[in-house]
This record gives sequence, C-alpha cells and structure tokens, in this order.
Amino acid sequence: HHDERTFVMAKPDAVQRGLIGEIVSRLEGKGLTMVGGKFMQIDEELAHEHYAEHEGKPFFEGLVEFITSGPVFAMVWEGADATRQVRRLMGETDAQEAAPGTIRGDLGNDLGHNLIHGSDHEDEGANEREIELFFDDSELVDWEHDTAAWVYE
Ligand code: YYY
Ligand code: MG
Repeated sequence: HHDERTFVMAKPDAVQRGLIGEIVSRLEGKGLTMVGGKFMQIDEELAHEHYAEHEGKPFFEGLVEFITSGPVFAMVWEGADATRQVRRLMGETDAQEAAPGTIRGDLGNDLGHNLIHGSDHEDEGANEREIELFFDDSELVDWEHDTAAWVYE
C-alpha cells in the first residue's frame, strides 16, 4: 500500500524565511504526494491541542508562542510508509544536531526554530489524529501522480 497519510507543517520560521517551496520540493522529490494543504494561522486553542503531549514540559509555553507567532502551511502527504519517511527527511528535532541532507540539518540551526513538523511515527495513530485536527475530509483530495509507477516497483 502506498496510501499511508501523514500530517506535515511548515512552521512560522519556514514561512517567514521563504522555505515553503523548498520543503514541498523535498517531499515531492521523495515521491510523496500532497493530498491537502492550507495556509493558516494557528490559534492558542489549536496549538494546545496539537501539542497536548508536551503540556507541562518546560518548553511548552515557548512552543505555543512560537507556533502561533505567524502563519504556517499545513499539509497532508501520502505514500508508502509516509509518516516515517517524512520524519527521515526532516532530521532530528534539534536542527543544530540534525544530519546534513535533512531539512532541519540543511536549513535550520536551532532546537525550537526547526522549520517543520511531521507526525511522530513512533506514536501509533498520531498521523490520523493530527490530520483530523487540522483538516476536514472534504479538504483532502484523492489522486495519484501519473509517475507513481516510476517511484514504486
Ligand atoms: O516531533 P518533533 O518536532 O521532532 O519534536 P517533539 O519532541 O515532538 O517536540 C515538539 C517541538 O517542541 C519541537 O519541534 C521543538 C520543541 N522542543 C523544544 O523547544 N525543546 C525541547 N527540549 C524539545 C522540543
Ligand atoms: Mg513530535
């Protein structure tokens, strides 16, 4: 199956720095398919819900402040093993430590300002929960790249 879906977001730092296109490009290049996307501003309530797992941690308030500080580009991407593949392309959380070749490793240099969110593949169902939190079914498009047969054997 090539139809696993995952939630991805270009964070406010990526939007401000003009890196939406670069991020989209890297996921497209991997052969993943965008099935939803919207440019939006996250409010306090949505930020708390999205990052509920981090509530109470020392960085939580700063994280909410950052993610609500400017527009984001929220997306849903589809493909084989999409959740884990996006995490691999992102690189590790701290962009200062993320490997070159990854989005965070190539473009970021900070723990908090790390450009991109992707659902956690180690947290069962996180992808579906986050997709539902940000998108209505009607906002997602069922389609396939004509090149899919050249990406997957
Ligand atoms: O999933 P990922 O974004 O890679 O990291 P999480 O552990 O889920 O943390 C969410 C978000 O919080 C992270 O992207 C940066 C920020 N953060 C932080 O500012 N300081 C930490 N010690 C851990 C995470
Ligand atoms: Mg996470």
